[in-house]
Amino acid sequence: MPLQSVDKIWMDGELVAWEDAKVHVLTHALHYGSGVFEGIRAYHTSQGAAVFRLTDHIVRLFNSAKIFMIDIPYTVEEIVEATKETVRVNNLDSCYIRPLVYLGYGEMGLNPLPCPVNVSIAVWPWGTYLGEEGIKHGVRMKISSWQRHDPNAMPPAAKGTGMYINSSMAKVEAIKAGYDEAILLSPQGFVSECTGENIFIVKHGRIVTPPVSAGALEGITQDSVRTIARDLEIEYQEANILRSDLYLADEAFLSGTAAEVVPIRSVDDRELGEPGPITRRIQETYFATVKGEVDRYKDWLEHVNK
Ligand code: PY5
Repeated sequence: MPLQSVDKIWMDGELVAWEDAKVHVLTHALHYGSGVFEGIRAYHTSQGAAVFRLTDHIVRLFNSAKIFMIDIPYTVEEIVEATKETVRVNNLDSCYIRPLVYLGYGEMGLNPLPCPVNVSIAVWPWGTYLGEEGIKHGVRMKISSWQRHDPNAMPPAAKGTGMYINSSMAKVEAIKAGYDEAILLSPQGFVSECTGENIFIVKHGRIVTPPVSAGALEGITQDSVRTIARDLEIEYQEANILRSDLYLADEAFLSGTAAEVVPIRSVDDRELGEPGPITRRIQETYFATVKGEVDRYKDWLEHVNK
């Protein structure tokens, strides 16, 4: 899906024209993946565009930076405001939002401490990440031959730009083999997560998702699914999942900001079939929530015009 350009991108405190949002070829992050980022979505609501759990995402951005010892030269509040401003000036009703903190131009050694820290916030219209068909009827998954990061090699709690080479390799492998998306196992052999999504199975009426200790990012959509499940009185548990648990699940689905909530229809060609009732209820509530249609979750929406 080619990028759809908009008017402005926020770069280090200024709104610059989309085509001028450029960096030098000797930008540290381009060579070593020394950056952290977030993926956020703004949705159309009856009161205009609203960003879903914006502050939670920006707090996670700062936590990622803390893990890598990158000092962001702004406060959480400043980045929250800058994000709203960027959505506002581009006149977008709904969009994807990509804040990026990266080590810039000036040093080429591996010691990142003297590098300048740059911050940008880009927004663009981005439709369904795994396709409309996937949202309706489910996606076909393949367990990757690539493992998720060992926590002592790469910290899964951080959204580090360089870490995503692992996800990209798994994605390419899955697509080349004719699947929609990959599932990665932890070095210990437990199910971890997908290339950019958390994973859930449903067994005997209970939702189970892997713990952070299996190498999964603590997803904000995953946290929303947990809250929605509990409010719908669906049992929800964090526990280790084996590969065979995926094959024998009653239902399975994945969640992420870009992907949203997507049913899984097969894993390694073991058919789970059309989306099941629990997946559907979670998915429907999630889509109503992000549009501001569910009163109890109104606080999750941060309106850009307020
Ligand atoms: N796990 C990984 C590895 C992720 O990259 C993401 C988000 C998630 C889980 C889900 O987290 P959340 O629910 O907080 O979004 N991935 C990004 C996204 O914007 C990048 C995808 C291209 O969804």
